[in-house]
Amino acid sequence: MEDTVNCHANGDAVQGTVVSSWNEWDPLKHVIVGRATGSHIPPPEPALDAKVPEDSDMRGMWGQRTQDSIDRGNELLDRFSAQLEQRGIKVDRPIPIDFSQPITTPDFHTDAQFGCMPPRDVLLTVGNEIVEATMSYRCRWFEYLCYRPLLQRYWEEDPNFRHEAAPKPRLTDADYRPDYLDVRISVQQRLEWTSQKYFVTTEHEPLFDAADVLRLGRDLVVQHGFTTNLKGIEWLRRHFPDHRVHAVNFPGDPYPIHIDATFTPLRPGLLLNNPQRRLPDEQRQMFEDSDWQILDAAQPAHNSPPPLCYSSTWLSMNVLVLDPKTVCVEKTEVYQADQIDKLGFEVVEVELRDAYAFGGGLHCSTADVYREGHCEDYFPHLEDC
Ligand code: DAV
Repeated sequence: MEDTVNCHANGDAVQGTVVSSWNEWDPLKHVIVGRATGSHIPPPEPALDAKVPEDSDMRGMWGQRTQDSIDRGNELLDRFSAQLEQRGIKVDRPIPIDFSQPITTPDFHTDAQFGCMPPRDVLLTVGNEIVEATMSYRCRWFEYLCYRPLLQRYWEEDPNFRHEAAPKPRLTDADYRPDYLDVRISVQQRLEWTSQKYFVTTEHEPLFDAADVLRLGRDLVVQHGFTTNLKGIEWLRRHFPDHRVHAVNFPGDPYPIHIDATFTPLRPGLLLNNPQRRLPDEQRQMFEDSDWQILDAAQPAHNSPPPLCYSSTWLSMNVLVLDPKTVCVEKTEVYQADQIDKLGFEVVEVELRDAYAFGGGLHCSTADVYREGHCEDYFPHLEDC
């Protein structure tokens, strides 16, 4: 325990469910894998529209996705789950709610919801705690309900598990910048805005999606962008007082949502960075000072995302690390696989591209329940929090 920092309780492997995961790379033993069942293309709303490129095939359409595409997505997610189970990893699956139900709160209305393919967006596991993120899209306001049966069971089975929910946001129009509603914004304009940190979400109230957070032991690195605002990052800072919480942003990204196709840790000391979305120099300091290497990720194997997909081709780097020597890479992402192989990892190929449209890649479609290991300080030169 000498090199272990006491950030809350450290989980030790015992029988039954134990919730504990401090980082993105320690040996994975228990995970949630999402489902495509009932997934919708949600109706237009401010934050979502800001993410859909001008020329996207999704502009102007919404409703349940085709049953064929859902069946195919589920087939791949089921196979991915089986692959993990064959490696001795316990896999749980969410219980989808009916995403065709409209949502009406005192503050907003939307005619349908999204889905539960990407648990990473909603659930943030830090040590023995899982926090349900505020989320920042109206269509995703109730998505946590798909995971409640699992979280309730963990709570029954693990006496140390802390089940937390961040304050539900109001998501009134005050949360979104009307400038982003103009469908004719050029990519150049977007790049200017995002480099000035002028994002679609305002600072009206704390907002964050869990997939904007990278867990590096005692340090949490959080992307400030479309789905997470500074107040959301401040909420995380106050909520995890034993952690150091760092806000980062990636100026080359015209649609900055979720950090996991941009900045990908593979093991302590090694990160991949999307070469089109480089971490600004002043934000690289903490990594350089602790001798972390930041490498440009390999190019994606595809020139465009699959049909009706919100994410960019950079899901190539949305990998799932199984342990510090083993990384799951999507099967068709041959350049990314090759780079990771040459870095000395065992590459596990997983076929998932036909499920990308439901909410992302291998990292997005999973959420940690248990990884071995403890909370360590990988940036010991930084000041105490
Ligand atoms: O590059 O479109 C995708 C992240 C999905 N969780 C991108 C980010």
